[in-house]
Amino acid sequence: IVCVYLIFTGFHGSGPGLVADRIPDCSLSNPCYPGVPCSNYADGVRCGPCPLGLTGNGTHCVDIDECKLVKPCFPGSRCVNTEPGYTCDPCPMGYSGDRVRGLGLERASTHQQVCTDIDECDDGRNGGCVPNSICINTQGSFHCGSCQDGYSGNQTTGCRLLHTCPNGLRNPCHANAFCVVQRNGDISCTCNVGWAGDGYICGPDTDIDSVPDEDNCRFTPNSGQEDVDKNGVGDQCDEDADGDGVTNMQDNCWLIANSMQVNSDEDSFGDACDNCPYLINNDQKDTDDNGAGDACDTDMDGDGIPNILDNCPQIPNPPQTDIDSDGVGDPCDSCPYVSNPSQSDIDSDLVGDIYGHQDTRDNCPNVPNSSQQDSDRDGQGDECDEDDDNDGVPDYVAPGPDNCRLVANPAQQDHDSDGVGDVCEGDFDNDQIVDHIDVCPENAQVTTTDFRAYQTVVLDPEGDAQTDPHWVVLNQGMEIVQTMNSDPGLAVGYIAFNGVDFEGTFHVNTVTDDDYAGFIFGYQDSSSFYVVMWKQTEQAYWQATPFRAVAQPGLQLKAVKSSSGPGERLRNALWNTGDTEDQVKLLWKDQQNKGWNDKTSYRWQLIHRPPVGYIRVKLFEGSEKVADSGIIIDTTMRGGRLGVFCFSQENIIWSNLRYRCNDTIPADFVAYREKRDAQH
Ligand SMILES: *[C@@H]1O[C@H](CO)[C@@H](O)[C@H](O)[C@H]1NC(C)=O
Ligand SMILES: *[C@@H]1O[C@H](CO)[C@@H](O)[C@H](O)[C@H]1NC(C)=O
Ligand SMILES: CC(=O)N[C@H]1CO[C@H](CO)[C@@H](O)[C@@H]1O
Repeated sequence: IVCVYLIFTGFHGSGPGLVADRIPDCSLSNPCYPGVPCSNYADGVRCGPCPLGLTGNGTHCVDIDECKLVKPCFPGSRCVNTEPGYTCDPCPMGYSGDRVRGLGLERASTHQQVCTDIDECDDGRNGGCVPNSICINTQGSFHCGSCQDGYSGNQTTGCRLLHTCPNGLRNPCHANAFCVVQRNGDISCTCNVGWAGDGYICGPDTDIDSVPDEDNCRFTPNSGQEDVDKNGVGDQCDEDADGDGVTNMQDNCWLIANSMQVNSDEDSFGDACDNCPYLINNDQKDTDDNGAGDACDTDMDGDGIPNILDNCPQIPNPPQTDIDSDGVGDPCDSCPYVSNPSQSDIDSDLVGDIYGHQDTRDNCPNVPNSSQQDSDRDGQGDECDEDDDNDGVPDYVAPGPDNCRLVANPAQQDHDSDGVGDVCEGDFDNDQIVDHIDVCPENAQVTTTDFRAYQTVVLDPEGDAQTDPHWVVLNQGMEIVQTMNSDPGLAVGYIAFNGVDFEGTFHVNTVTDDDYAGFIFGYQDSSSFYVVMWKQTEQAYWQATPFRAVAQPGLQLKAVKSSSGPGERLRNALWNTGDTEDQVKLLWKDQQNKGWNDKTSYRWQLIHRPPVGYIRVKLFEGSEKVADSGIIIDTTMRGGRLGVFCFSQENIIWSNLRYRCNDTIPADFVAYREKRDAQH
């Protein structure tokens, strides 16, 4: 540098000795660090700031160690300080993300290296674990667990289908079926998804409606096989279901032959099928099922008391009792002990608003017990009652345990000495439905899957956009059809569950439209429930107020806990695929982001165990599993009612619906919990 300096001064200078007297000049003597701008001023030169990644006064700059000061790299990924700058090593094994490099502290602190866990199990080959075994994903890694239920072996020997049932007995089931061990140890068989039959013989079931392929609508679910014109083609897939020459779309009585289409009152129903032929009543409601619609029936519930005098016009109650004298009879009073003539129930939880908080009627205030089961009706729920059947023998402790917990048998007779009392042998809850066909063997109030009694909940009551849903329930309550292009709405059954397995077949029976359909569980009220919803294609909601909502295809599981309740906010939050504060939390979305296909049957299987917050949803197309939420833990709702959900989609069929009470904690949760506890 000295040498260069001399050359320069020699060139410009007019003689030795003058250099020191000169005012410094960048072009003559640049004192700045390489790359730093140099500026001339009257009193000398000034240097600009040090280059990015270096620190100092401009004439002297030294490297900043970003690695030490800011730690820009993902934990476990090495940070290499360079002069200048830094580089992060690639994300550690088991994580994906970019290799990051940069200069300076600001960049290092605002552009941290992001590495996301790779779900090794979700690679389409079970993470390399042997087929039919459990693959468990963890942060940065995964491991292979035991064989799935119904398979035996280990990761070395492989997992083979058991020829014995889980309880060790010989497996008598069809190759396409699995065994279910009953509470008394007996075995029953159930066909796999996509197959139908009694479990000992199973045939292919293309539309998954529980009727094998000799089905009168092979490709459209119709679990009840309804066929009014008996032409061998089921109503659900027969263009002229009643065979009167008028196609269903045009027919004002599509299930009763009326080729003349006479319609005196000019409502939507021809005289042949109109329960009030001379009075417009498009809801066709007929409470007492006497053939005369409520609109033209002077005693709609058929209890002998005319509507105008009846304090419960829609529930038969000849005694007309009304404890709180509010003019509303006890059987139909949402608050029978407190006067509330208006009967308002804004949150659709079947408890009158005047009761305020639910707990006033909760029969176990300190135990989560959505089902509110109270077998002996003593006002104390089974969940917290030490003697569920009030027979003096405690349920679990001495002098019990009670050999029939739900049926009073003070003498505890047990002739075959098998530990199960005679009065409940084979029918634990004594509801006259034997345990192995009883969907809730430990609850006398619930015996079969039945949605014939349901409550319609409209989630956007003010919505001007669309009409309310129109539900039709078929096959003894095991099938629901929704026919209108509607606002969001629910059909909710009345039974509340604790642990439940809920499955059904979902089918959109039209090629028009591409919107949402699904099912709900854990329903507490119209602001609190879980929904599994599925859309065909991506779409922004057409009403951008109160906020813009964008729906993505791909199965979604949401926890709805709405501070506003039904209305525009909840409507848009439901539409949106994501979290909306105070409304909806997206618990899971299928990463494949694939929408449903028209006229295709899908089977969902839900497992919900409220005490531990376990939720798992699986989806099948035919016999193939196409989506699986894995283990989701959420305790926003501790159980509740079940139902189906639609939003702007018409012609949805929910077929072959089945629910079962089940409080057994699944095996994969046990493995998951061990792993989780080990990590903490
Ligand atoms: C797997 O099962 C075989 C046969 O039962 C047994 O010999 C082997 O030890 C097992 N391996 C492991 C890792 O448990
Ligand atoms: C109840 O749930 C457990 C765990 O998910 C399952 O293994 C079992 O088969 C279910 N029981 C019935 C009767 O479906
Ligand atoms: C403690 C608890 O979770 N109790 C619940 C019992 O069940 C009723 C009815 O669903 C709930 O309202 C209570 O919160």
